[in-house]
Amino acid sequence: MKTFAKYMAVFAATATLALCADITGTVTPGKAGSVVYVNANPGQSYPAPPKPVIMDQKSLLFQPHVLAVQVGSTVEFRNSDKVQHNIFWPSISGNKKMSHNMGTWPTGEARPFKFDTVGVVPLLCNVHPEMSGFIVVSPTPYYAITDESGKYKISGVPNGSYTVTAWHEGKKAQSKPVTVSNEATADFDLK
Ligand SMILES: [Cu+2]
Repeated sequence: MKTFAKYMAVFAATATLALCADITGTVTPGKAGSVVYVNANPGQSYPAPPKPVIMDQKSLLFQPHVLAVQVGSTVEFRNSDKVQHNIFWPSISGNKKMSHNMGTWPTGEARPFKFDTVGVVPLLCNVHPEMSGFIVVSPTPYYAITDESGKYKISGVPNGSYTVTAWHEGKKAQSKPVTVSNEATADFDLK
């Protein structure tokens, strides 16, 4: 009996790993830089965030303009220009209590910040008011950024029912229920 239970536990774990699929779709207006992410379900645990992710400042631009990371990730902010840059965010998802100033630093230096809150982080530089960028902090490792035609693919999502959210700069974010079972499609039309 004990052995059978053990066998079943291993079987269940293996089956869970195997049963996953991609979520694909289009975010309208079809542009690059929309972020689509799967929201966390209660009681589900997710693999730890990967190594630090880089947000560079180069040619007086945040590069990439939009970065998506899993919550708990450390972002390494770099300065690859010959001028000084600053980085600050006035809020996270509109919450001004989450504002933060990373300071101002010269070329070649990098400063890390760990994002422990899910939300949208609007990046600004107080040396160059025209600079702007975004970090979208996803609650799960299942997220993607759209290509130039607005298409996205989130790979390897375990079968189940989720809420999926799409975000684009200057648009109202949209969420909808998505059931993943072998495959799933979710299109969004953001206003
Ligand atoms: Cu700057």
